[in-house]
Formats: sequence, structure tokens, C-alpha cells
Amino acid sequence: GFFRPVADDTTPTSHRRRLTKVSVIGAGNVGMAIAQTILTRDLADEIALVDAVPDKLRGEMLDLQHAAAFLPRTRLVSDTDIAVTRGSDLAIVTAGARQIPGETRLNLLQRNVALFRKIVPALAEHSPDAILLIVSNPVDILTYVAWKLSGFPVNRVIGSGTNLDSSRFRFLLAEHLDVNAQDVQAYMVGEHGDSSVAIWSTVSVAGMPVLKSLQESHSSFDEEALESIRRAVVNSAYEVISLKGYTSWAIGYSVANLVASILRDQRRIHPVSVLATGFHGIADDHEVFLSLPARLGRGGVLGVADMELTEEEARRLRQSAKTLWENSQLLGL
Ligand code: 6V0
Repeated sequence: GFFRPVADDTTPTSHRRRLTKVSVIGAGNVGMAIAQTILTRDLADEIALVDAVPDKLRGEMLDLQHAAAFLPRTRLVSDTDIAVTRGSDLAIVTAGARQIPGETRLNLLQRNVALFRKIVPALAEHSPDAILLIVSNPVDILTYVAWKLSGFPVNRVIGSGTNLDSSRFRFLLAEHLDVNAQDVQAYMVGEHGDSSVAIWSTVSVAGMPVLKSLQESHSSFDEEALESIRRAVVNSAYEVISLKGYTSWAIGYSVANLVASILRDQRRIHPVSVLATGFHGIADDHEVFLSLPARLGRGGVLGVADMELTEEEARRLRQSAKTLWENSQLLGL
């Protein structure tokens, strides 16, 4: 060969770094944006892509492979058979029917539960120690479905939840205040989508709470104005979908950000969909997944913050929990 061997590699097995494998199920707009961001951020040694449409899947894989000269070395594999995901550290599920303009996320439910019955048990069988990260919508209830179908402990099943809603919220506030969105702390919790709850008391810039000063400087910052900002966050998803047909870049970055926190054991706090039973007065016998600020690391969800909410915020959360629980009861899991 081109290189002459130097010596046998005698590195003890215990000193060899275990390779990190991430699988992305569903190579659509969202799955590919996620895979692309994971590649550029060098978060995995191997990425396995799975989709039901073989030509599109192979085309996407080749297209990414052709960028190898510009990227960290990452092995890319793809197959329509979920066995290609064997031994994953993390499996990200984006497969599913896409939200069509005007369709609510809950309408997607029945279509996607049938899909999950095919995908999730197979994923769990091939990667029994993996962390499952669910992105397909409606994400909160599908995270619950994935938890039930996988039989995994609850710390290893996470929904991307309001991580994206929170970044949209931070973007809007950052534009308004003319600061970098990374310096804006602001959490949206609860259901991803229409009923998400903006926690105004968490809004701070460089550690300084801003709501009070905003309300003092703009007499217009009343309850109604706050609700219109929350609605703008919710509507931004529908706006992008009506303009370009789907959303991809922001969800790609937001999921890759979760992947980094998990695989690199960063212990960062992200609003993601977790089992919320018992939090904020959610009934002890209602198993529902909703977004709450969660501490993420290599073990998955390491802890969930019991944040202080106003009575109104807690009431909205319980309302979403009730709707989600009632819907999940119709699924017969
Ligand atoms: P898309 O572009 O239609 O991609 C879905 C992919 O899934 C397609 O390529 C399908 O071929 C594939 N697929 C279908 N059935 C299977 C199967 N059995 N096995 C493997 N693959 C299959 O949709 P898009 O990528 O735009 O969206 C994917 C999902 O993400 C949808 O449910 C969206 O609603 C959801 N999103 C969730 C967000 C969040 O914040 N949680 C944000 C954006 C989109």
C-alpha cells in the first residue's frame, strides 16, 4: 500500500475510544437538517440514516458523503432496514407524515402512532442501551408512545419538545432588545405547539430580569402584549410551513444542540419533553410527557427542574396535560 506499516497497534482495548453512533430515522427535511448539523458539529463517528424510500435515502447519503473532504471524518451508512442502526448511542426519530398547511399537530397523531409501532420496538431491539430522541409530531404524545413501545427507562426517552419554541422565543426577544439571542434566557414549557406556555419570569438578559424594565419603559407591555408575543412564537412555525412548505434549519440546529448536551455529557438545561407526572399539580395517575427544563447528560434526562410558576401558568400546563392524557388514552397502549 501507499503507507508502510510502522508497528503493530498495541493500544490496550481499554484505552481505545468507543465510537459514537447516532441514527436518524426519517431522511426527510427535518432528519437531513439534523444529520447535516451533527456532521458539521462533529458530534458522531458514525451516522446511520433510515428511510422508507430507498432512492431518496441513498441520494441523501451520497450527497452528504461527497462533502467528506470538507468535514470531520464520519462514517455514513443508510438502509431501509432498521437493523442498520444496531449499537446506536442515540436514535433520533423524525419519520412521519408531515404537517400540512393548517393542520394541527394533534391531527397527525393517528398516522404517526401506526408508524411508531413499526419503528420503535425494532430500534429498541437493535440498540437496547440507546437514548431515544423523538422529533416527529405531535412530539409530546409520540414521546409517550415511544416510551411505552420501547420499554426503556424514562430517563432514556426524550422529546425535542419546546426546545425549538424556546429558541424562537429567544430570537424574537433578542430582535426586540437588539442583543445576541445567546444572551437571552427565556423558557417556553408545556406542549410543543399551540398551547405552549411562555414563562415570562424566566426572561433575562445577561442574568438580569427584563420583564419589569420592559413594562416600565413600554406602557404597552400588558398581559395582552405578552400573549401576542407568545402567539407570534406559536405562529412562526405555521408561517414557515406556509411559506416554504416545511421547517428544517432551526429544528436541525436545536436537535443537534440536544445531541451535543447528551453525548458530551454537558449537563446543560434544555426545555424538552419528559414525563411530567406529579409536576405542577399534574395528576399522579396521568402519564404525560410535556416540556420542562431538564438537565441533560450521557445518561439522558438527569433531572427535571421544579420551576416556580404562576397559578395561571400552572393551570395552562395542567390543561395541556389533561388534553394529552385524554388523547393518549385513545391509543390503547
Ligand atoms: P418529511 O420531509 O415528509 O420526512 C419524513 C420522512 O419520513 C420521509 O422521508 C418519509 O419517507 C420517512 N418515513 C415515512 N415512513 C417511514 C418509515 N416507516 N421508516 C422510515 N422512514 C419513514 O417530513 P419533515 O422532515 O418535514 O418532518 C418530519 C417530522 O418532524 C414531522 O412529524 C414534523 O411535524 C416533525 N417536526 C417536528 C418539529 C419539532 O419541533 N418537534 C419541528 C419540525 C418538524
